[in-house]
Amino acid sequence: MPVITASIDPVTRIEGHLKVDVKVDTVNGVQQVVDVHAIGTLFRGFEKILEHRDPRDAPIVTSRICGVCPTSHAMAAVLSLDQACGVAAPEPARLMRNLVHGACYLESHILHFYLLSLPDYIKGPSMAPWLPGWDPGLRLDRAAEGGFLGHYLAAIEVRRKAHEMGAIYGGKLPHTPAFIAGGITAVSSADDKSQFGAYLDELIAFIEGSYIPDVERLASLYPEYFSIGRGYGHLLSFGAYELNNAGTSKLFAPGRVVSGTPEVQAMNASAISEHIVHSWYHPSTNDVHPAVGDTIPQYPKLEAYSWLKSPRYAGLPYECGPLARMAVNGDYSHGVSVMDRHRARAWEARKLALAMKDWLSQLAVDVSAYTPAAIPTTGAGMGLTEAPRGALGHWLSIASQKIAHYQVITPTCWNISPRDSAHQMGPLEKALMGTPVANADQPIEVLRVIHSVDPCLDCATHVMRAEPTKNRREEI
Ligand code: NFE
Repeated sequence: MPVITASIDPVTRIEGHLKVDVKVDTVNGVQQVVDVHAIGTLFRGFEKILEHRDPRDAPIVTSRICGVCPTSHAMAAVLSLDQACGVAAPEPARLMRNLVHGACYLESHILHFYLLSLPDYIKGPSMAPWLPGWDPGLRLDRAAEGGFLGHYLAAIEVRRKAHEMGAIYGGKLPHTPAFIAGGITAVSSADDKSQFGAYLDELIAFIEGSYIPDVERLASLYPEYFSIGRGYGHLLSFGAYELNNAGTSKLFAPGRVVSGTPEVQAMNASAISEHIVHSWYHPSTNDVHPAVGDTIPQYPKLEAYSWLKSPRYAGLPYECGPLARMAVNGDYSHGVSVMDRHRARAWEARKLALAMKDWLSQLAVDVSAYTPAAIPTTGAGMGLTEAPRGALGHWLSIASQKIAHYQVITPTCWNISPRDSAHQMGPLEKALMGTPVANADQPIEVLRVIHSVDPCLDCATHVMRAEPTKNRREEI
């Protein structure tokens, strides 16, 4: 049988613009994916927008990278600013930052399962957004399907409540304006705490009563997806949610799982570099650390096929996200697959929500949550955190009290990256290899693998200005 080429363009039910080209052939009697290219088709990003601005703009501007993980970008930006300014946020700020960031995670995980992934498995009503759609090959009876659909609708309401909860200390969501160098603008009242706690209890009830049982039910209906979509099996976490003011203890610890080795290994950010041999960027920026990397587009370019760069850790492609965090922390050891990703994400939601209850109870009321922070004439900072989709890093340097250089590496760059200088596939590309495809006209199995890593291309692509200018502020 001839090789079939299928192009999923655009991949829907994700953030941003992604195209996935697959080749399908019959190997050992099974029709399956034999080649993959994951293509970030949108050219945007924020690094160049930030140059020459006041460093205090960084959390505000970078949170506009995305509407799904804006708080994570604000968090990475203020962590890099704290470091550059040489300040430590006081305890109430640490707790409120964690609570707002946690609200963002809970909203994002619930969104991902119900609104972005579930339609790959259940047939909704004959109306938008369910149509047009591929046939999921129904395995549920009507009652079970009705249960999922009821929770799909409930999830829309629950997401709104997660945003309202985060806005109590974030001021508004998405795109909180409250995260500042040295702390957070909020001062918690006793009323704020009780309101936040009421929302959190509702979310915990939904996670424990609907989200986790629904994931387990889906997993029992589609058990073969525990052996589909594995990929390399290398897992990376930068760590997030400081448990002390020194930042030495985190709810999600940093670390790495290297496939085939039992011990969790240390994560050292100096081992990170970005490759651009297969990306539309200038060769001078290949295989460099983000603290000195740059965003110089070059299009067209031989061998390039994506606007995403390829971050690598010591030259290896790593998957990041909830499964990586849970594995690094010893909270999940079942495996690496489509269903393991869904399950780890749901379990992580519960772990985080319960930790948020603790942080809320520790939060002092009516006290300032800010340490005065002065922008240095020159300086540098690195903000490493975890966004809902995985490891997020911001690298900042300051000259003449302005941003001289800024680089962002997002989780989706790790997960959806194209091939690197050594022509190693990105983690999603690798995970798609060997995926069985029943009907190459409607490769829904491919879509299930893609959605399991929860791509966000808005976060992952980069932008330029046509003409470099000395002072961006004077331009606008
Ligand atoms: Ni646009 Fe994001 C998350 C970040 S993914 S959603 O989570 O950072 O690259």
